[in-house]
Amino acid sequence: MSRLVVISNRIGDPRKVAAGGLAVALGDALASRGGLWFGWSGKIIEGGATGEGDLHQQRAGNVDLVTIDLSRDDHDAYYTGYSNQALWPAFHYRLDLADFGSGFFAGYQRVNRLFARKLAPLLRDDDIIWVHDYHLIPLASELRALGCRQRIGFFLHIPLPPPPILAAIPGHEWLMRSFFAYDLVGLQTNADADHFSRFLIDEAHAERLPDGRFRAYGSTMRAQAFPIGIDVDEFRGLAESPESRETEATLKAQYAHRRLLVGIDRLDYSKGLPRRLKAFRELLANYPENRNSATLIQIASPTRESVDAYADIRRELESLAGEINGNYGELAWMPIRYMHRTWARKRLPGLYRAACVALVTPLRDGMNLVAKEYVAMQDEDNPGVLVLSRFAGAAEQMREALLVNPYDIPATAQTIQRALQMPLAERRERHAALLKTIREYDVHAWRRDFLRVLDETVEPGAPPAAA
Ligand code: GDG
Repeated sequence: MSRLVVISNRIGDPRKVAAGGLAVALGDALASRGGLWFGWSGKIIEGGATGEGDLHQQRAGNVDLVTIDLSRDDHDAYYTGYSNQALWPAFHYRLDLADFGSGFFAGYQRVNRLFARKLAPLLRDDDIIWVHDYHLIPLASELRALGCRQRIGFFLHIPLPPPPILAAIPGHEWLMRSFFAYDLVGLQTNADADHFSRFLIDEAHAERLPDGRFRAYGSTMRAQAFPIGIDVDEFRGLAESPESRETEATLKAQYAHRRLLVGIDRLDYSKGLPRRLKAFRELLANYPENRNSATLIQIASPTRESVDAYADIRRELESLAGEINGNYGELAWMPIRYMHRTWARKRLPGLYRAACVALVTPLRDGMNLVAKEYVAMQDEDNPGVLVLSRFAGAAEQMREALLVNPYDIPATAQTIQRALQMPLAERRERHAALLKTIREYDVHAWRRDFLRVLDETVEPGAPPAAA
């Protein structure tokens, strides 16, 4: 079997219980067939030369982990700048927050070229290469320019917006053209795949071939949805850890006579946290039986704190939590327990199990693995209820959740009330259907399907996609 080479901005150690959705999914993919994982080391070299960086190599089981340092200028332009201040907001439909600052774009190109230059000598002819996420869209075209002919696939973890939003990104023609250096482009949902194909046909004048591939710029490329999932049994296994059991027992004892709701997110403006707190405030105002009872534990783990928009959302959230607790709190009860820190992953299952409702209400999300983790962790005989934004990619699959429009705060409050009051039979029925879906579309199916289609896409002996 060909070796798998994964490239992502940050890499994880497959031997460790990782913190984030992406790291969990990729560690699993690599550990199962062996290979190489390449990415940024996380180290920034102050005053370092741009377009340069030292490599670090180590072996973890059957996986080579190779990382590269970045100079301060490269990091700020490529990562903080173009990736997180331009592409992240634009792809999450937030052009108002996008900053296409001077130098960002050049830094993004420079670091992608650097990654390609350092990676190319480590590649074998029959490797299968899998590039991840918006930081690295032009990586394949840089590798092709260096003569790499391997099969290369790309997976976008974040949403792909409709053509008019994409067309507002300066340099979008170049960005879209660079997708054609891949053999396969994977997206989270059918809606994303539809946006992508409309863009390719209308803006790049691509031709749709009878077998579903697109042809443009002298290359062909396949694009389709591969919804990412979780490893249901691995996550359920974590519930047996002493940390998880202790968390569950403590919370169940503390909230024996109250109702616990949970939200777990990175503190990102795409996750809709202020609107979620406002909906919770509306719940307390409109349905007073929830006062002195309903409690929302909201974990908002720190992320990208050097970007202004993230500092703003943090201030807004802290002020709202303070206001709601000030107005509704009692000596023995605080409606919101807000924590701005990263919890140990081993404790999360206990928290999911203790909560009778999960609030997963992003304004836009590629998929959202928290929705799937919550369902995985419920007691099948007495499951909790998932309140899910219709704008999370997960909503395309998880139709039996209570779907909400997070912009409609009164309707969201009403749906939370419905979740809190849902009879056991309905909870069981919805949960059974959701569990079946997340088992069917788990992380193993995601990886298998993507790599199978990448294998099938390139006929043996066919010329590779051109840059
Ligand atoms: C991107 C896309 C897509 C959260 N807080 C803590 C913690 N987490 C874990 C959760 C979950 C993961 O992080 C978050 O995954 P999401 O899918 O919700 O969101 P993003 O980080 O934005 O991921 C997203 C994903 O990529 C995969 O393709 O679904 O749409 O935006 O696993 O449990 N983990 C720990 N402590 C925390 O405080 N340990």
